[in-house]
Amino acid sequence: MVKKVIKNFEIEYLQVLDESGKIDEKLMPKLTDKQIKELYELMILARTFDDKGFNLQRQGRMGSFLQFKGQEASQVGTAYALEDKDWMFPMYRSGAALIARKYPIHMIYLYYGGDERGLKCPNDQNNFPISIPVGTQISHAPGCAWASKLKKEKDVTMVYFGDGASSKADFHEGMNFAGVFQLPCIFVCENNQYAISVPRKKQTHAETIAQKAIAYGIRSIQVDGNDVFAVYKATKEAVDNARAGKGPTLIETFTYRQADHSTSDDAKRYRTDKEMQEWLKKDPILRLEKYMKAKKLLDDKYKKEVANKTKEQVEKEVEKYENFPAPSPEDIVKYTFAEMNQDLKEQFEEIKNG
Ligand SMILES: Cc1ncc(C[n+]2csc(CCOP(=O)(O)OP(=O)(O)O)c2C)c(N)n1
Repeated sequence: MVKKVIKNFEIEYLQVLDESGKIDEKLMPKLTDKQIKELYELMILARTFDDKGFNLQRQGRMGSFLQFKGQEASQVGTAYALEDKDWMFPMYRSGAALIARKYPIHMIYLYYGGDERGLKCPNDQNNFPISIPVGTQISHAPGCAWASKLKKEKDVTMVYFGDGASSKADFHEGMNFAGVFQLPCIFVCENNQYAISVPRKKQTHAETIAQKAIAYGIRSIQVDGNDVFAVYKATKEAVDNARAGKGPTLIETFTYRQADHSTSDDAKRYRTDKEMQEWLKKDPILRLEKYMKAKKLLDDKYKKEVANKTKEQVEKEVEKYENFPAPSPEDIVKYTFAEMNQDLKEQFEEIKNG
């Protein structure tokens, strides 16, 4: 039998900043000191938001909450590479990405507090609503990217999802569509190792998520998802390519969810303490602080200032969330259709007149 090799493949892996805070100078992306500080402050803001959200839920001040702790570099680094006018499709764990996109923090809390109005994106922002169904956003995003392409607009679309979502049909449909039409779409798979209690190994027999892109003729890369410089560099390249008409990219950010899946989960039942301790050493904020300290971009005074400033900011947002005007009972029927039908009109009148 003669073997004919159609294609061999390799998966690129990128790490710039290691656990000890050292960078590979040759790989370092172009970032000013001001931008590095901005990335740091966004990551601290995201973590403060995350810790507070968990506390609010435990105090009975919020229905449920999904933490992204440990994934700050993965989300801030990707979102930071976008321009304001670009489009973003978040999932339920994308709080840090939304914060980096300047989405009002109290609105995110509002949504987790059970009020759908938290999903009403400000008109001057191009963020789609958070997707609670796993993976559905992966096939919506290429549609948005296609619209940009048809309208000859230079916007890029970015969609977030987890390793578990890559097993869904939506992923394969979305990737295939983006590949065929060479769309300006960036797929960000945050491989945080678990889909609730299911580890990545039981999710897919492939060693990486990134390699799945090869089947669709799409560029891909696996990056150290706890390294904000690597995440940013890979994403900036993908964004530049997409904007230049060179098609989509799949970015797998290799990271770890430090918290439970949600406030209804207990990860101790399926993860070992040893594993957790190993990943805590790889924490994305810790290593950035080590780097910044060595570069004299961070000292105790600045660190404290940032911590106090973000704490104050988050407390103000909590106040806004808890004092958000209650919904009107009429809202129940007001938004079902663009125009109310006769039944709804009657119900509307009934509610209005008490
Ligand atoms: C369509 C659908 N099926 C099942 C669920 C229940 N569910 C919520 S999160 C989750 C796991 C998803 O894991 P992954 O995609 O890896 O993202 P992660 O939560 O780890 O960030 C499941 C099965 C859901 N929300 N939507």
